Amino acid sequence: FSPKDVTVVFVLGGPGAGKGTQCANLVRDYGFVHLSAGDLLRAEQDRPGSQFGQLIKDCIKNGDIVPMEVTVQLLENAMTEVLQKDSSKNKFLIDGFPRKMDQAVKFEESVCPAKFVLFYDCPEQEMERRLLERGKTSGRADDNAESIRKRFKTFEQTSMPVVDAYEKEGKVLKIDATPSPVAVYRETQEQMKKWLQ
Ligand code: UP5
Ligand code: MG
Repeated sequence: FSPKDVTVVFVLGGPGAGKGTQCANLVRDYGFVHLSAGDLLRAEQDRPGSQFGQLIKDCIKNGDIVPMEVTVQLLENAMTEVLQKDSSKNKFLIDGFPRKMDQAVKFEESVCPAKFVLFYDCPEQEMERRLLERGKTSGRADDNAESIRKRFKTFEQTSMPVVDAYEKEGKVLKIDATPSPVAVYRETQEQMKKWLQ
């Protein structure tokens, strides 16, 4: 597919900031297609015959970032598959990606530049509370205190510079993700108005 035929919005924020929760609202009301990089990696990890299964498993458990070639390819495949089924589904929310500068550069060069970036900003203490709560039932290998600490460190050191770089380009909508999901969504819609006309 050609970059001019699609719209891409990146959805960023720390672990547990509420990216997935807000994407579900945006899919319902704006007709976006939601692609979570983490979900695609977890599916690839479990796919029989995948050559990346163990690598992905280790990275996720340690809060490390999977080499970009793997993730960019999974995203591009997923976009192609959606478009082949229905070419009118051409607005994508890419959730939890890019989380490292090299991924951002590679994706924008080889797939498509982002129109804007939603950045969900939340204090670590609140994100930790949410993740530990979710960890009681999620079955996610990284929803435990030790993995959470590592995920926070990676986010601070490696992923925040991506947000800062888009901020300099004037592409970031920064949303306080601390209030209730409903309030966070209201703020999201308010801020998106100027970009979606
Ligand atoms: N919740 C949500 N909003 C709330 C609110 N406003 N108030 C109170 N509670 C709220 O929400 C998390 C929990 O909080 C839920 O229980 C929710 O009900 C509640 P969710 O919407 O799931 O938050 P989200 O930001 O999506 O959290 P997630 O845990 O998915 O974030 P991560 O960024 O850590 O996870 P992701 O799946 O994106 O990545 C996992 C790992 O994959 C990474 O650590 C990395 O190892 C790997 N990865 C890569 O290597 N490369 C990539 O490009 C992407 C991922
Ligand atoms: Mg998520």
